[in-house]
Amino acid sequence: MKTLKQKLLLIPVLLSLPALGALSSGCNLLGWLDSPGTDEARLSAARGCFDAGDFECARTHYEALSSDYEDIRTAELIYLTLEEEGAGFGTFLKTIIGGGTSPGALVNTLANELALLEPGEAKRNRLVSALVQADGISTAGLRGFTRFLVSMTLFAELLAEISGDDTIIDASDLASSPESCASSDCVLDSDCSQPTNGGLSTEGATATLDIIAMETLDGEASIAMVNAVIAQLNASLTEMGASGGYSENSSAIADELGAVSDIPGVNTEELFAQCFVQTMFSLGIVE
Ligand SMILES: [Ca+2]
Repeated sequence: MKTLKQKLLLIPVLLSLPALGALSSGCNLLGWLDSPGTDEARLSAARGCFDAGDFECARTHYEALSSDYEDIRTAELIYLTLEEEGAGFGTFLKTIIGGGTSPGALVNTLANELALLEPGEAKRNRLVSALVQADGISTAGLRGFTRFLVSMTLFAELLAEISGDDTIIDASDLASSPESCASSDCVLDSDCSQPTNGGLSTEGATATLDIIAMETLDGEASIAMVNAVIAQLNASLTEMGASGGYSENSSAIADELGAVSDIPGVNTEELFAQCFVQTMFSLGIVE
C-alpha cells in the first residue's frame, strides 16, 4: 500500500498537473514534503497515523505543528477530510486509473463512488468547508492543488446527490428525455429539461455564486451550485499555473462549463440550465 507521501506525489503525475515538470527542477509544488525541522517529527507521526487510518491520531499530530507549517497542516487536514468522505487519494488513484478517456470520466467515476456513501446536503457542506479552508492556504501551488481535489470531489458529490435509487449517475438523472437531448448547440430543447423526479434544480441557474463568501451551499443540488464549483475548479487550475498542455480533461471541463454564461443569448434560467446539461453530456460527465 502506498503511503500518503507517495500518493501526494503520484496524483499530480497521473493527472499531468504542473508538479510533474517542476519536480525535476528541484523547486516544486510539493517541496514542503521534505521540509526539515522539529516539526518534521510531528508531521511524520501525523502521516503515519493517516496511513494507518487512525484519523484522530493524525489530527492530533497535525494540530501540534507550529505556525511555520500552517499551509501543510491546512492542506493535509483537508486531505484527511476527503479521505473520511470517501474521496481520498486511494479513491482518486482508482478513479484516474479506472476511468474512461472522456473529459468527464473522472468526475463520473468519482460520482458513482460517492453515490454509495450517503450523499446529501450535510456531506456537501463538509466539502464546502474544506474548500473554504483551502482558500486560506498561502502558497499558490499548494492552494491550487488542494482546491482542485476538493472542487472535483464537490462536483462529483453534487452529481451523486441526484444519482437516484440506482446510485449510478446517468443521463436520465440530468435530462427528462436524455435519448433525444443530443444537441450541444446550446438551444432550448424540452428533452434537455430537468427530470420530473430529481435532477439538478434549475432555480437561479444564471446566478453567480461565490462559494468561499457563502461558506455553505444549502438546499437542493442545483445547476448554479455546479457552476460555482466550476469557478473554483477554474481558479485552482490557474493557481497551479495552468496555461494549457496539462490536466487537459479538467481544463476542458472548467473551460466549457465555465463558458456557458458567456454564450450570446443564454440569458434565461431555462436555457442556461439546458445548455449546461447539454455541455455536460458532450464532456462525457454521464454515461
Ligand atoms: Ca441514476
